[in-house]
Amino acid sequence: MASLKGPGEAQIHDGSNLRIAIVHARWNTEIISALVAGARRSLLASGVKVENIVVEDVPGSYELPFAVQRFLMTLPIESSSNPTGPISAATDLLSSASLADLTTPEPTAASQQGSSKSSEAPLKASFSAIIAIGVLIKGETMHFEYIADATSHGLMKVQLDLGVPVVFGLLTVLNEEQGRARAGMDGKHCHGEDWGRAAVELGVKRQVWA
Ligand code: DLZ
Repeated sequence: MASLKGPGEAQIHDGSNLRIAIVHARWNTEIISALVAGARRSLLASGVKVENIVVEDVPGSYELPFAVQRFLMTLPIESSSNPTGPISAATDLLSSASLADLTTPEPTAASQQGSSKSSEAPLKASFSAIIAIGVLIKGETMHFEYIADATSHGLMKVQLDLGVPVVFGLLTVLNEEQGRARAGMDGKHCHGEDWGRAAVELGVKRQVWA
């Protein structure tokens, strides 16, 4: 019998005018790699251009909220064309940025087609959506609970504060086997693919809701 669990039938959205960032932790690298690959696959399948997918890494999941926040706040548009550019290369514009600057929507289809507004594109044109990926595996101490709690709340805060969708790609699993299964490493479904689709759907709907 088919499972009731899951995101329902996949909606098709055109991601061809979106810019998406993936920020991932390095802890549990093998599982992370499979999840990032899944997210990239579904972004590309949804039409997101390869040059509009920016990937960055941080040591562990606990660093994700800060990295996502800085990524959204400080990365100049020029740097985003370098998919491997380090966060540290981003000019720190935070001190001079107003909230209005930070929440300026990414270029719309109209502006990309050369409307008069395109010449006024903001310096820090942000991302349509960002996917935060981490894998927390429960150990013997309370580390797991603290990191899971802090990271979840941090990611929610960033997306609401900045008005940019942050897709929750944080696996909180009880053992390595559960992580491998959810990353599709046993040949089953890779949750990273769902996250890529969620980023495209939210990126598109965000333009409509603006
Ligand atoms: C310290 C730690 C532990 C015990 N476990 C994980 C984990 O399973 N997954 C993960 O992404 N990160 C883990 N970390 C590292 C923390 O997230 C963080 O990088 C460090 O505490 C440094 O701030």
